[in-house]
Amino acid sequence: MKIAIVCYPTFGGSGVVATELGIALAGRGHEVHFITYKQPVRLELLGNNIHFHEVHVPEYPLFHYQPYELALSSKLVDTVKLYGIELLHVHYAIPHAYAGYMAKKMLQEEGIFIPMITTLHGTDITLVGKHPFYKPAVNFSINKSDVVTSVSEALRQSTLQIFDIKKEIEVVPNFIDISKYSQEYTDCQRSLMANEDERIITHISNFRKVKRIPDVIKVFFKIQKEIPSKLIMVGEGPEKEYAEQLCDELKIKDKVLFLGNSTEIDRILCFSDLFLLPSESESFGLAALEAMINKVAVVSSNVGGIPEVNKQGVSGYLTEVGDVAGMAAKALEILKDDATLEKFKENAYKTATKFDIVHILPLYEEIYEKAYKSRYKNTY
Ligand code: GMT
Repeated sequence: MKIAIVCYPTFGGSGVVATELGIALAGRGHEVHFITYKQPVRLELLGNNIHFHEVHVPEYPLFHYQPYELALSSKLVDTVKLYGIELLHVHYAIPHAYAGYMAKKMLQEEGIFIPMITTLHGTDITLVGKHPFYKPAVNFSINKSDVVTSVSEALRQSTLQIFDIKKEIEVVPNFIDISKYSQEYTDCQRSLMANEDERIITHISNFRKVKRIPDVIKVFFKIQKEIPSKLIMVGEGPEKEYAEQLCDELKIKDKVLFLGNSTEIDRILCFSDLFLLPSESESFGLAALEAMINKVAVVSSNVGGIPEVNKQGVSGYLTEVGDVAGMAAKALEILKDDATLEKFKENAYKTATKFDIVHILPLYEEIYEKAYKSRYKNTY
């Protein structure tokens, strides 16, 4: 099939999922066209089956806000016509579903019928999408999608609670490609990061408020008082400066490494023992899943879709949001001795295998087939 994928090209989870999905689809013989404002960070190879089309938004001084949705929908129309694209898959509702619907309607005027799949990722619903300034448009574009999927059951429930949804929402969980993890980084070069006797604790995110970055630092503060350890903070975002300041105040600066955004997540996870994810809200927690497939145990909050990924007492532990003392206690329980840590690491890996792409890709392919077959039906 010829598939256009619209996503954010940045380090965020939705862009990562969209990119990995596109790469996997191309591997299965589909022709995949990424349409976004920059080449997605995890998209290294372009070729016969993988294309990238950049959306340019020309600056015009009259506009206080440059109209990205307009440029995106025009680009979609042109690309669909030029390459004979058969299906549109938009990741993150805002503004992609809205722009996608406009493209669909414009194409319809020319007798081209293209189904649109919208995948909801989390903050497009739980944070940004529900804001009264966006809500009507988000509600409208979800209802106008041919198929709506969400990355967890929890997100499906939140969407139904927040919006007036007239469509089925199918849950298609996020995934990882296990085949990529079998040989990579057998030598983790752990010694570059920590001493032999130290545990390595890691956090990866976009450092937004919703991630509760200060909790990560406070939990680590408690851990390092009990056992020798280092904290690796990966990512960039608004809370980073405060996090660095907090480390300074707590006098743990020498034990915390801020690495910034990285395209070497697996290399970092390879030498990590424990992953901390104390988020306020999390529709899935892709970062936790990536940790687990790298045999890293997880201590997380017990919100949203995280319990669908991190299993209590198996791959790690889950506590209430903001329970810093509880999280530290659970982390210490995992890290206390090598045998216990090893057991959690192995179980984290086993739990993650359930999300192997080989189980998830066919679900998307089935949805595509169905949507394509009924493309003349949804002409609203
Ligand atoms: O974590 C973020 O804030 C980024 C955001 C995104 O849209 O890129 O992540 C959301 O989508 C990910 C992929 O589906 C999920 O794993 C994250 O849980 C979700 N984030 C939130 O719900 C806060």
